[in-house]
Amino acid sequence: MSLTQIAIDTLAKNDRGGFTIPTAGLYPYQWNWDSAFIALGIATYDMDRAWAEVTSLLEGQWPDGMIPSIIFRSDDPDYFPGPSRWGKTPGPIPSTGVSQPPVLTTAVMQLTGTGSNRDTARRAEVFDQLFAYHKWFHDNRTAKGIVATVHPWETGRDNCPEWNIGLDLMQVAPDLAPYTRMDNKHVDASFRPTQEQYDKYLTIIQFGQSVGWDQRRLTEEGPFLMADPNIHFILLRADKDLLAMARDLGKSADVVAAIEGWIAKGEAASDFLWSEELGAFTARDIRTGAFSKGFSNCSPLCFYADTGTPEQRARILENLQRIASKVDYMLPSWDPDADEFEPQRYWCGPVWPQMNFMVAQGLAETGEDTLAQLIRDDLCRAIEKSGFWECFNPLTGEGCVGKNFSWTAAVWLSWQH
Ligand code: 2M8
Repeated sequence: MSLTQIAIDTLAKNDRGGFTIPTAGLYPYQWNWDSAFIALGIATYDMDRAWAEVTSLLEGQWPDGMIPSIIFRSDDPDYFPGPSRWGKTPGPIPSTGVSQPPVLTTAVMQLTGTGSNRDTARRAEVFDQLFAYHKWFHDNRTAKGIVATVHPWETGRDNCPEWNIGLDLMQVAPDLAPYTRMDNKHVDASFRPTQEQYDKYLTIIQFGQSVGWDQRRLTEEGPFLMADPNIHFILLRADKDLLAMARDLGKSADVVAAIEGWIAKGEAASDFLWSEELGAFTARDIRTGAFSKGFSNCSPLCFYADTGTPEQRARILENLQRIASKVDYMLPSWDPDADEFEPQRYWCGPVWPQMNFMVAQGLAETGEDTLAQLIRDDLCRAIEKSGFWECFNPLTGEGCVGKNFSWTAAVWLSWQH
């Protein structure tokens, strides 16, 4: 059977009726940014079903505009922390109390096409909800002028060493309620975050519950507050796409001006993430100003967001060339020359399909075709060698963590089409 057919079958097996789970067992719910990539993959063969992926995700939007990282349509004993641990949240469907990188708007732009064939009806159907989602980030998740994050899970890059400087400042809650992890029951524990990291992840959840999931308080008073290049660049790109959508739909001057203001804020904030020492955009602890210590696979998303100076971009390209000479498969999630690089441990090294997708897209859009092609080809080689895994060892191309993974299948389809 062809890999393309296996990819379609993988997405069909992970379909739970209008929404798609990342993989059975390990992740049995709908995840926010997974669904955006999944929609793009499904759109290569079934546009109506792809659109349902978008609208089902939007069904979970909170009254304040947030779209949570996970929508819990059931209480599945396979996953922890599920709905009971997150507690009562204000959305229409039980959910987590944090968001994820807002790639949805850019996915909607891509799904609805370009030129005279573009689907303005579908854009109009979701515009207000997308606008409210972006507004939520700018109003409720901004600190010191830059979009922030309150939880490593919100960044989508759970145990990336980027977060250690913020986690090191935190104490595990002395009254942390006991719990049993489920992730390690599904997959090799050496691929997953450590117990101390999990205790801190749960401590942040306990804090969120204690303030009734008041998102401003979570940002201002919570135990963890960092700026993340992944969320920053994805939101900046999405704001630019939202502006194009607003203009296309003839939205009011107020709406257009609000989005223009968010873009100006984002452009100005990119410098906050720039580490001259590393020649990279990296995460920073907002309260102490400390930079993280390595080049990650979201450092090059400046191309995707079309931001950064020519000098900054040149140094990012130099770093990419250096890293390409160290690994067999681009793009590792953490710098192979940095401390804490672990080629199999989740966000400490493995290659992530959706990241390669966005990085390659940004590089191609800004004329860096050779690197873009390398980043696409390397992921395709890893898939050809190992199958549709959640992520891949950058030294060997072996699959890591979850099998039969939706976003891997979706990225393959998006590129093969
Ligand atoms: C991973 O995150 C979840 C928590 O949200 C987990 O480890 O339990 C991350 O890779 C995240 O980016 C992804 O959306 C999620 C589902 O694929 O898994």
